[in-house]
Amino acid sequence: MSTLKEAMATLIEVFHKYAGGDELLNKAELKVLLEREFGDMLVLVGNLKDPRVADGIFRRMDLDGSGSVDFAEFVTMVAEFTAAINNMHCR
Ligand SMILES: [Ca+2]
Repeated sequence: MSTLKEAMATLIEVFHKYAGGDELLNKAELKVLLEREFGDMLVLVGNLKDPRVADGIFRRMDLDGSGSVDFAEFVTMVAEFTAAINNMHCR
């Protein structure tokens, strides 16, 4: 499998690992995902122990305001983070 396809498969795998059977991330599931997957990048996600920070990230990711984060909303967030990291590396 090409490197990019592997990255895409990983995104799908990670989402389903945290989303559970309903294939949606609720607020608690998203917090666990952020802590485990981005815990060493708190400069990007802020201090998740502050509920206002966690709520803010959830609201920002829940683009359609449905009360949950679907796969498309998840990959949008990952793309934003990836672009931010790329920008930091390019400076
Ligand atoms: Ca949503």
